Amino acid sequence: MKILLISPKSTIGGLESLRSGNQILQGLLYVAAAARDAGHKVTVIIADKDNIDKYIRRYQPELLALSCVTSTYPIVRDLLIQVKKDHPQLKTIIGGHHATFMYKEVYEDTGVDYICRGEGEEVFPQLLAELEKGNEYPEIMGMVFYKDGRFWNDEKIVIMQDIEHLPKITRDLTAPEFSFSPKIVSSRGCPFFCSFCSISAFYSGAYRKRSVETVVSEIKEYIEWGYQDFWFHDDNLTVDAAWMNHFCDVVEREGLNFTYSCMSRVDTICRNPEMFSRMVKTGCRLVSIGIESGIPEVLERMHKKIDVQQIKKAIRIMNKVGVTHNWYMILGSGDEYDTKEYLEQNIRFFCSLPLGYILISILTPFPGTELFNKLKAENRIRHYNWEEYDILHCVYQPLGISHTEIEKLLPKAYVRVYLSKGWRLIPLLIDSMRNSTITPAKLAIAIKTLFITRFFNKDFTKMLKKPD
Ligand code: B12
Ligand code: SF4
Repeated sequence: MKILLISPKSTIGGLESLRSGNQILQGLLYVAAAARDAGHKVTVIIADKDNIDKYIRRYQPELLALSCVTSTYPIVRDLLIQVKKDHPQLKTIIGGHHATFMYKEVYEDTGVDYICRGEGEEVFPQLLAELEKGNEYPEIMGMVFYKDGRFWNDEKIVIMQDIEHLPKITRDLTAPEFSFSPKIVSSRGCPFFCSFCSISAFYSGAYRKRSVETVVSEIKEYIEWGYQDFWFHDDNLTVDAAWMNHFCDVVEREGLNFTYSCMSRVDTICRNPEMFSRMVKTGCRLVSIGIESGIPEVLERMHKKIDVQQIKKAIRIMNKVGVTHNWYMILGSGDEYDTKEYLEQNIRFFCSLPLGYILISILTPFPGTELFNKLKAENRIRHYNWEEYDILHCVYQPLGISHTEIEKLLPKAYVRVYLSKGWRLIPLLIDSMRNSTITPAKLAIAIKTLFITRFFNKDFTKMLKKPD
């Protein structure tokens, strides 16, 4: 079959809009590669309703396949509605976290033919095979469709048992005008259950790893193609210290020369400081870590399973091993700790720490999460304008402060935590310019945005949207 796969062209993406250009969602590339391996003709593009016709004319697909996160769902929704009207013969399918959890609403909004609930690499080719045989309503768990007044195949989210042999993502999957940079996935899922994160709900706590040998051979192949810098998309690359140490062994033994960034956790860093030194020696240049809050009760409620002492220790280790580190902070807790005093206490905590980069977001109840279910049950979700689920808006009703006050606090918190660094801002900026984490142009945008929103009371979120 001829399949056109679409990653939404978004102006939304929070601080990501400081990066240039759009990115094709990695999950979509995996399902594209799986379909290609099953013998289908696939092309991946970035599009929205305004330019989709151009691509439909160019590629003449029989099936449109889409992916999105919650904040970009409105883009694919509008695209689907238009395609259903203008090209009623075209079959359509959508997947990703948002579609998985909100499949009923997605169908009602768009009339999409199929919704993939879960991982698509196995079930998508199965659906394609059935469609080629003329069977439009196959029994494939996770490949949801609506027929005779009810949904079929929707009982559970499908997760693969084994991710050792994921399909290979190659340059030729994407249309020539879009940029390509390989990302590495060594594991999927996460054994933790943070209340605000949709990973645990999506993967039901399942955590699967690929062998070091397979991951290294994939990296070697990408190096041969001319790539040197890789981003591990694992939710937490370092969960399994034995795996990570073995990875470092193999990279050292084979003398491989590349750089990589990854995500980790405070507790893992505290338990394995030497492992992080080894990771730096094998090319790790950026580690991102969620702290979220310095208020013990909030960490507890979030099931973050870390404490303030560990946070301080992990920061010391990161500063010592000499890697660039990026920490996440959340404004808001969703419960009685949403007061001016506690929010102030959290900002002061972050100001007091010798952190590297800090990314601050407003607590957002993503569908499927414990937080979403709790706030929904308490009738405290303010609205379902999904484009505002971008971690820059407060979409829930806080208990002890107004949602607008939390939103106004975001740029102020940024200014305060960065200015609190004092002279340490200078080496941080030099480091970020050197490793291209931030370019002079992006820095100028960031300073201008923070300055204008802070002193001229402009809307921070609008300032961050990408120009068309
Ligand atoms: C890396 C990453 C990014 C990168 C994306 C880079 C890229 N090229 O993909 C960057 C930094 C750009 C990013 C930005 C954002 N991200 Co992000 N990101 C991730 C992360 C850590 C990994 C994504 C990934 O590659 N996953 C691996 C792939 C294989 O999994 P997948 O996407 O779910 O795809 C599988 C299935 O869902 C399904 N599937 C998906 N699409 C389709 C389509 C079809 C047709 C089919 C059949 C199946 C299918 O099959 C796929 C293969 O198994 C995830 C967490 C996670 N583990 O998913 C968060 C995550 C996706 N991000 C999230 C968020 C909130 C954001 C931002 C909104 C944050 C912000 N404001 O800055 C932006 C949105 C940007 C945008 N415009 O889309 C949330 C989304 C929650 C939600 N419900 O919306 C997640 C889940 C993190 C979390 N813990 O909550 N992100
Ligand atoms: S926030 Fe990180 S540690 Fe917590 S469940 Fe999500 S991926 Fe796992």
